[in-house]
Amino acid sequence: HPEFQYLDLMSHILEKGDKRIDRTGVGTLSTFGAMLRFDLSDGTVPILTTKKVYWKLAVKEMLWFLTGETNIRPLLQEKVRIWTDWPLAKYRKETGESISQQDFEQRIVEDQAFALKWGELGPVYGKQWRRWQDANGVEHDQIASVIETLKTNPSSRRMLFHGWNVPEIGQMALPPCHMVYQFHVTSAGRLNMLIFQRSCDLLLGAPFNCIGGAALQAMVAQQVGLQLGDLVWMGGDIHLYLNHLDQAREQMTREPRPFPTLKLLRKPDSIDGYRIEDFEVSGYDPYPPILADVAV
Ligand code: UFP
Repeated sequence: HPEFQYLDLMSHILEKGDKRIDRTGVGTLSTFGAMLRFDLSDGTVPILTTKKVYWKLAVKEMLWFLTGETNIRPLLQEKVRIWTDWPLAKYRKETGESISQQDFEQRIVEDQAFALKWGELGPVYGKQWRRWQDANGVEHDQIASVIETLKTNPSSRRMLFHGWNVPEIGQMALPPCHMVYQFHVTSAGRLNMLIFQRSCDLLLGAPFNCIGGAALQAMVAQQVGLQLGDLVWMGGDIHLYLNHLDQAREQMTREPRPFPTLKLLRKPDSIDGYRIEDFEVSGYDPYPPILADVAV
């Protein structure tokens, strides 16, 4: 079962991980360099079964990236709360107010001016993917370029988009973790995609990043008229936070069940036309959720 790739990586880190202090101060067990490969050609999607993963959140996040948005407001309007921690920490630090996450999120949704001031993440993923600005102020839509090349020159080895915009890193709430996406078309007309992730919270981040990636790959394949091939995930610093170790051990006791399947119910006119309702996941029968705190 392909999920064992993930569980084996987890077990490797638990056994051999290098214990280090990290930026968040929580501390991690870490390993450097690993690959996961998922064959999507049979319609399956790598949504982990050894714990319940809220896959719609990951797909909604991917749709949000594709809009080019960098404010958490549209995410919160869709009830996606995974990016709140960073603006919330900033708000608390700068105002000294001990506002609850829920109150903060409610204000972002209800008060547009407040959202503009406090909900911005800086030039994160969406900005770079859709509106990478060059030295002359010209904006580059990397997603549109990849799709165009896939249609016109699929044997190209230059089909990728990148989030690591060096001069803008300092203004981002979080520099991109999943930073490069490369595409590849086989002679049989299958679309492969590789994600390079420089830094990976294996318990909380990776499951999401694989789903978001698979959703992106499915949308792009549909848009350019190709069948799905492999999703390859590559990680740099892959870590378990020290307050996630019990959860990881619990997850490793669970035997994976078959991956669910993903179907796109509609073909929109462009990559910008997808909605969450277009994604149908069938046969997802996971173990119960495993709760853990995000290190901010
Ligand atoms: N992280 C992920 N996936 C993501 C994301 C963040 O695993 O999509 F946005 C984790 C990795 C790391 C932390 O634990 O968030 C980012 O911290 P740093 O920038 O110090 O690597």
